[in-house]
Amino acid sequence: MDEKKLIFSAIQPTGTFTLGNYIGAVRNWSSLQEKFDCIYCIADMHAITVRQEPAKLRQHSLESYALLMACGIDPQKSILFIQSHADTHACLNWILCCNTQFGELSRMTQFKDKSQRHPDDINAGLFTYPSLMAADILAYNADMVPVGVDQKQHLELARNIAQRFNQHYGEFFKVPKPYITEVGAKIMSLQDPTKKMSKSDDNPNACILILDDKDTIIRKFRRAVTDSDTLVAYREGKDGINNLMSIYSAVTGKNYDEIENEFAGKGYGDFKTAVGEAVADHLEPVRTEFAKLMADRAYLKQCYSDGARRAMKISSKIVSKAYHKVGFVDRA
Ligand code: ATP
Ligand code: LTN
Repeated sequence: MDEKKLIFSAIQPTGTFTLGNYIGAVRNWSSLQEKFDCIYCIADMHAITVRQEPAKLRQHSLESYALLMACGIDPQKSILFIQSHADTHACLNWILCCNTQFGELSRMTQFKDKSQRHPDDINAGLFTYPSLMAADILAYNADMVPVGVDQKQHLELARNIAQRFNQHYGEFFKVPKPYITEVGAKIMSLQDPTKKMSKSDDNPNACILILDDKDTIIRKFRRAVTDSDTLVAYREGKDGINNLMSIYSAVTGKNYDEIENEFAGKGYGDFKTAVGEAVADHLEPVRTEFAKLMADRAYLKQCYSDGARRAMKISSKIVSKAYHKVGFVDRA
């Protein structure tokens, strides 16, 4: 029988997950558990590439862990852990940094965006962020990496790093493939539909947080920026409506033609309320489960400790071999 393919992905604990994180990444992670072996992590080491308040980061990491469970990731079925609990990632990162070129890192659009947003803190970690991301993936020899389309460039770099290592030191790392679903690969901001919806947006109306209550969700959708037309249809130039249609499609399973028919002759107001209601109802069970999990810290701790132990068991073997490959003396 064929061995199951291995999936790896991660999310930064930089705040409460948005609807973009959920539709573009997290909800797919949960369905992948049925067919694949899955390893998921809370990328707290990536989060500190942008200044974080320590107490808040700790809280967000625990909340993010519980949120992934509330979104359907089963810590028994999959390996679910916190990145900083597996030292192997930082160790492999160093080797991979030494196999990544300055020019490659300089071309990363996320680096350019984030350094523009934080001109007072363009630190080396922000620059080498993709090497650590490559280390996350290669430390497990993952086959596939489910992410939103904004991470495609980082993943291509991870593939180049793996290939370069293999050329230099002999075939060793699996070259990981991106796994990007078409629907919802990029959910846009509700206030500026040409920009991606992002946790770290300063405008609270720009993003739906998956823990927002029903009234807040509906209010944010009703304020969403659209256009001066009245037609609910997926067309070039109608960025705001296209975004709302892709969100509605993602949570209801309806295709664009069905949505156009449903709202033919109705105004944007009705459509926005319907999107808000559908999203709120879809997220309701996540909110309930999250509250339950956060009330049982001992259970959470048991889950993330076990996750770290299992992650270390796999990655320490692979990282030890990488140490040997580059010529480090084996430990006694
Ligand atoms: P930050 O604002 O702190 O950079 P973020 O909201 O961009 O955070 P990440 O932790 O960087 O979120 O991403 C987690 C996962 O969610 C990634 O797989 C990413 O591709 C996906 N993702 C993030 N934003 C969106 C979006 N707007 N649409 C679809 N997928 C998204
Ligand atoms: N950079 C990713 C988060 C991330 C990741 C990873 C994703 C860190 N390490 C490894 C896939 C695989 C992001 O979503 N911003």
